[in-house]
Amino acid sequence: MTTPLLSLSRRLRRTPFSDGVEAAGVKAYTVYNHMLLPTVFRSIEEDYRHLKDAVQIWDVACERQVELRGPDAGRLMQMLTPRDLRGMTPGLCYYVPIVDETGGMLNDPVAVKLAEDRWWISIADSDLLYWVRATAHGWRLDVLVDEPDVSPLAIQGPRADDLMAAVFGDSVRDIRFFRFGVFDFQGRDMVIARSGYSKQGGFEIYVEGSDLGMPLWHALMEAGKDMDVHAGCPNLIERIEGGLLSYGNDMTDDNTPHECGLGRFCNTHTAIGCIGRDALLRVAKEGPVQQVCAIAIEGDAVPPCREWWPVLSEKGKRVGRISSAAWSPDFDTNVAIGMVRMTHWDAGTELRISAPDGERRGVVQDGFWA
Ligand code: THG
Repeated sequence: MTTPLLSLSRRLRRTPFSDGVEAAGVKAYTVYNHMLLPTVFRSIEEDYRHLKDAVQIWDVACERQVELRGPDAGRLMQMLTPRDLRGMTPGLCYYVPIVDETGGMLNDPVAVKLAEDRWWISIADSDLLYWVRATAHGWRLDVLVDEPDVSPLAIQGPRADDLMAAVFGDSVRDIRFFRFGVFDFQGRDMVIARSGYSKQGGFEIYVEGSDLGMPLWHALMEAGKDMDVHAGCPNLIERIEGGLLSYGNDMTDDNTPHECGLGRFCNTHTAIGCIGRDALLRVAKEGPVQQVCAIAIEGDAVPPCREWWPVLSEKGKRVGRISSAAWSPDFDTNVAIGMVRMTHWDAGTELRISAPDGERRGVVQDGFWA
């Protein structure tokens, strides 16, 4: 059987870093926010080892920004999320669930507060721009909503600080987790945050202006020559170990933030103005009846999880689903993310997993691996 290819066209957008990604030998892409997102360079397992040992440069331009600009920007931002934003000062980043009027998850972005009247919402894979625009329009808010030419480039791995210091100076080391500073590159300002879609530590550079993409890529590659720097990408194994959720895979608009284990990012009582607040107050009172769980799946390496795999009780009743799974070399088991009903979510519960290559045993863990 031959492997089908994805046909390329203008609807499947390249990024300002695509030339660098291709020169580095990208082997596979996915599509995210209608844009290319690399998924494999050498192999998922080699990329995983290298991410944990060295430093990688990630083209995550597909984490598009929804920019809010104007006097009502802060009010609009609070309408979108049940996380209380009153204590958020400019210079901070917050991981924020975004919910609809039923409390369903529309996205799980990082909000970047640039100024009282200017925000970026660094989105996961859903067309959030339309929801935000419609909200601004429907409420007659004094705010501009658009997608600027801003492309995040992530530097991730244990040597990220050294690599960044070599290009931006030692003061980047002082950026604290989920905060940002503004740094010069070739005479232009760049927002640099300590954040990123891995548990290995690192930074995200919000590159404003596509023309700066390849110059920055080359500068980082050059500076990292003796640090074993390599192009990389969000790694399936590492993100499952760390419990980093993937919107559209691990949750959809059918799930509340509480079901997703994101209750700690909700302040439903004090997030006045949040569109889904009433719905969430109702469901939060009872508590969720299913929740995202870490699940170890026995046996040898699982195939890719392209559809939800049914999760069954010992008696064969459907009690959940697996949404992401991969073989973990470090934990010597298959690691997985699932959504499991309350009756079966306690750590140690044994489950039957209907994987496409046959049934396997699964065990609910007491937390993610990393
Ligand atoms: N960075 C930026 N934009 C993004 C992502 C990112 N947009 C898409 C996607 N990733 C959004 N989803 C996530 C999921 C998890 C985290 C960030 C964005 C994350 N979580 C940490 C955790 O769970 O350990 C920390 C959260 C916290 O403590 O505030 O980092 O990665 N720009």
